[in-house]
Amino acid sequence: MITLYHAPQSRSFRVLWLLEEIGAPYRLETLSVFDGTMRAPEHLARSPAGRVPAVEIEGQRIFESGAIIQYLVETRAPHLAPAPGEAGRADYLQWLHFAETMGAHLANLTQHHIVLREEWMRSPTVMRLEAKRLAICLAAAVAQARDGWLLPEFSAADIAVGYAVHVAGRFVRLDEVPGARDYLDRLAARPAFQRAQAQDGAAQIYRRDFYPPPEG
Ligand SMILES: N[C@@H](CCC(=O)N[C@@H](CS)C(=O)NCC(=O)O)C(=O)O
Repeated sequence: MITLYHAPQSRSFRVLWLLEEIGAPYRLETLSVFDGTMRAPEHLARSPAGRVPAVEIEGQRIFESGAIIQYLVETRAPHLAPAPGEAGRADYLQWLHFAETMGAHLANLTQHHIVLREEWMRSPTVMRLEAKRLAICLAAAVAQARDGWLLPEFSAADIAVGYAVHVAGRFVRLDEVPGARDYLDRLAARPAFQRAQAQDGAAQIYRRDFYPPPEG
């Protein structure tokens, strides 16, 4: 049995979505990013920095969304990635890990717009810069996926990057990035994405559709 430690709207959505694509049975344990449950000793034993996602797969514990995706694909879903030595493997690894380049900008923007509650704690310069840097990453990913997916076929890299594209729409106007809305629509049309959304849980982090950069 697979147990996924998850928080709504977080990077653990990647693993939730992958598990739905695979059709593997799993158990969802939902934690909160705000109530301290991720700092409880039992969660720190699974994820030493107190983060999600974390998984337990038949006794094997793993944290880091990219590592979990790679492990699940290797052990349960080889059809979702080119194998080592196959054409497209380098491109697959590159885009799989590029998801966390986008994730770093999303994390900074989430900190500034949502976690830092007082105006004086926030840096408008960082907020504007991070939104611009995220938009550049978004444009790069979407340009690569213009014919459908990041690789010639849908792969787990689309799940990793696709989650970032999905959340990027909170900080970057998708209509200003050619192809972004179409790629997101293709991702969201997948039945597994829709099943994962239905499991994601009540909004915890993002309560607005869009968080504009401060003027200036
Ligand atoms: N690179 C890690 C990042 C994990 C991460 O920071 N997750 C966030 C949610 S998106 C989290 O658990 N935040 C809680 C905290 O920072 O206390 C991954 O991809 O798994």
